[in-house]
Amino acid sequence: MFKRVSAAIAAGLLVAAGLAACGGDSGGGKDDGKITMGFAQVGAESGWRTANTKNIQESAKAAGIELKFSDAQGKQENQIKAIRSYIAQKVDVIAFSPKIESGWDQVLKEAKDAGIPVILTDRAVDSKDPSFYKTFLGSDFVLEGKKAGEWLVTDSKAAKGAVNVIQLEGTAGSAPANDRTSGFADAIKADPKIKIVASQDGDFSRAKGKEVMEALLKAHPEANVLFAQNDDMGLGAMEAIEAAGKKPGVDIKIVTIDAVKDGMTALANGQFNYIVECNPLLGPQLMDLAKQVVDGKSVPKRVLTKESAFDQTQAKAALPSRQY
Ligand code: GYE
Repeated sequence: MFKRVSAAIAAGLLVAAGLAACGGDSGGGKDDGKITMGFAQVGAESGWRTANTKNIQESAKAAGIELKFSDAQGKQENQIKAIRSYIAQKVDVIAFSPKIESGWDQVLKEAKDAGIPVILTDRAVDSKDPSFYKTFLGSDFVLEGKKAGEWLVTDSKAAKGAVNVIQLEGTAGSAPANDRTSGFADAIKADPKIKIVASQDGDFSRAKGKEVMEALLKAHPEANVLFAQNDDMGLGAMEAIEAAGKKPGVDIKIVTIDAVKDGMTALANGQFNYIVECNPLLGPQLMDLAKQVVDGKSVPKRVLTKESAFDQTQAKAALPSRQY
């Protein structure tokens, strides 16, 4: 465990030594204690999440950070329990991907009172007190929803009839579901013939995506577009579309978010029509931020990840070198 006080003294000594005699021996004056990070993952609901978990574990190792990792299996109360146990274990820094936006103030206050810095990873919280966390590292979900909507607006230019969209939302109350819904709604306002005929929670999972799509297809035979807020729900829905005797990518156009390998394969095969990328490889940036925060350095309150988007031709080109 990294001792904050001795680290501060060591850092002071390092500065003093540096001033007295520039260029000491390698690593001289560095604290030799390890940084310990407690990470409370939300679950393993999607290909995105699996890639994210693996990347965080590998990046901690590469950065020489000792990682205590827990998987909350999709339950907020398990995440809160994990965070409390990290506080009790006096880790140096806590990072977590909050399942939903609300309900974190109490446990975040406990971490703050214990003097343990917190980094939000991937998803945001709705806390009014910004001192509860040092930074939020993750994607711009509103922009992702907007990109999906803008693609549909462009794609629908030639359409003669109504464009009837089924939307499969991510986990209710989560930052990506809230933000992608609003970004998409905003973008499709540009074309009045695009209408959302049904919008329902598919919990970011393949099984739920399939189940919900089966019901929605029956209720809305007029649907000709699916906006699934992640690849996994889109992949599940694809099975439901085929079972209903329709052709995914043709009878029902599919736009999703994430760009994990399975999604990209469906896109390259013509079953999906467009994917907006959401990068799960947050590990290296997270470890970097953790080191700075533990060192008492100030970091930007918001750190965005770089992302792009793919059509079918671009998916074919990108697939061979895709890491996740
Ligand atoms: O899009 C989805 C995952 O929070 C960005 O969560 C993440 C989302 C991602 O389950 O696949």
